[in-house]
Amino acid sequence: MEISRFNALGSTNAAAVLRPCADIDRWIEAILGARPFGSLEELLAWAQNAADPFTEAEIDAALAHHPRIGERATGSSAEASLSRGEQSTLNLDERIAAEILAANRAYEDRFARVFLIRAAGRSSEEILAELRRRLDNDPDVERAEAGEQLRAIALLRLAAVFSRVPSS
Ligand code: 2AL
Repeated sequence: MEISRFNALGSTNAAAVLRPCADIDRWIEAILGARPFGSLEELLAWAQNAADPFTEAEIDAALAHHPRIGERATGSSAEASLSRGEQSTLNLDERIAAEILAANRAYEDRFARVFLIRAAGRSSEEILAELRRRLDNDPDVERAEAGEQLRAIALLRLAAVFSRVPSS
């Protein structure tokens, strides 16, 4: 989509473009309220600032749309298809799938939410190592890490909507 087209959309349609990136009303409204954007860079910078930080409640709400690592999202929603794409390159052979499953369970027991990580660009071994490392985090540190990952996923998705990969 062109940025000029996004600028011109009515707020309902513009929100529908943003929601699959992160289903967080405050973030969506902050971006909509800042239109028109002169460039995609400006939009991404605004989106990054509005996501820094996400609150705990926002993280929990948005996580409801993210399947576990190793679980294929079902359905034809934009979120599901984005998630399938992000996890599509993971090598999930039997051994690593079982290790990720066990570590996901340990994470959920400890933090009472789904482990979230930007999957795009990472190998399954790297994700497993991150999962094990983050299991030892204090809850406050882990909340901040989960928020950072949610922001990274949202920005990657946003850049993909406008067919661009963010520079960082
Ligand atoms: C996901 C997902 O679906 N896409 C991604 O980058 N991370 N899920 C997760 N639990 O981290």
